[in-house]
Amino acid sequence: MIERVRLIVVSIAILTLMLGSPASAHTAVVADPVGDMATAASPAFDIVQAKVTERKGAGILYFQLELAAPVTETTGFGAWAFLVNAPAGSATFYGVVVRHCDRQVQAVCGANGYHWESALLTATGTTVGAFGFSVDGATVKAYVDPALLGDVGVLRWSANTRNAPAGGGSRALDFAPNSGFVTLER
Ligand SMILES: [Ca+2]
Repeated sequence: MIERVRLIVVSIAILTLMLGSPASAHTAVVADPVGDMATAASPAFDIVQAKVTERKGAGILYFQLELAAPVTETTGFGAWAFLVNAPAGSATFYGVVVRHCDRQVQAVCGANGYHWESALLTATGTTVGAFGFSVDGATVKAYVDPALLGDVGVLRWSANTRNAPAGGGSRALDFAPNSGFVTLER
């Protein structure tokens, strides 16, 4: 009985720590089927899960995609992107993009020759290298200062992938969610 009481006390203490932590996270996540791309392409473009998390203590929004296969640097053009509507329901949209590009195929790309870069797309243009990112196996992450997205209280997002630049009639390969947006309350 005493052991059980101890266990309960410890559990309450842990729960209190979790709830009271200044680094509490607000997360919005969506799962997506494997094999549902609009056209045949590398499974590295097939979204399995998309997630946006805010770590309040760190002051960073984490945009994360889990894919059906590892992303390799040997592929040609690739963009793993989030379309962000901030504030939610407004006319303001941003593109949070991690991409493998070459100026030969995408004019606003940061350099000649294939390389990885981040790009923030706004109504007024593209800023290359506006935020940090990582590409690790089948996981693509972007680390974005909320101020870059207007520092709003409620935003909406959807994720998509491409193996050809937007424009020129190419469509995204996969979306998560498949329609509409996911809402993140900060
Ligand atoms: Ca998918």
